[in-house]
Amino acid sequence: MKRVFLGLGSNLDDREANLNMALCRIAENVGKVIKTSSVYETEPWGFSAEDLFLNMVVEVETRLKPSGLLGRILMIEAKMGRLRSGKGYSSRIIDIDILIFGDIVLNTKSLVIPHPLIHERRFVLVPFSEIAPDLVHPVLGKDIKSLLKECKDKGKVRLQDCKTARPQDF
Ligand code: PH2
Ligand code: MG
Ligand code: MG
Repeated sequence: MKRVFLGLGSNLDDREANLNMALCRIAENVGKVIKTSSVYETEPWGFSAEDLFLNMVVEVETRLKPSGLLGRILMIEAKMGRLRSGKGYSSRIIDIDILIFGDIVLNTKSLVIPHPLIHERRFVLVPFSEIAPDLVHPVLGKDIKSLLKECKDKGKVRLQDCKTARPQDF
């Protein structure tokens, strides 16, 4: 069993429903949901779009290997109607990113673990430090709360009042 942290994001259609649907599919196809952060409304990072994101981070316990987990994630995104178009960032119904996978460090063409941009993104670090402030990043050797303190990103991240599913709902 490995503890995995996933970052969820949506900036199209009913964003809250999309996060909830993704959580249900993760519980069915990946493993037990241990913790869910609050939901935050965040400015698009790395590209411009009118539509603000909802982002959250979840902790899941899984027996899958990294490649198996990636397969399940891509299936969930595709089933939810995610369209992938060309290069660069674009708005999306749902995005599920593997942030940390136990203490695994992996660098392949299709998958880099830990996610290489965790420390540069407030939309990840704010929800992440809510559920795992003391977790040490296996490559950077610092805990999540320190990465947040040192983060230079100025993107707006605002706590959103919504009823996204809690671990006890699964
Ligand atoms: N995801 C991206 C690029 N930019 N910005 C925000 N606020 N939230 C995201 O989830 C996000 C992003 C690429 O996956
Ligand atoms: Mg992403
Ligand atoms: Mg992604």
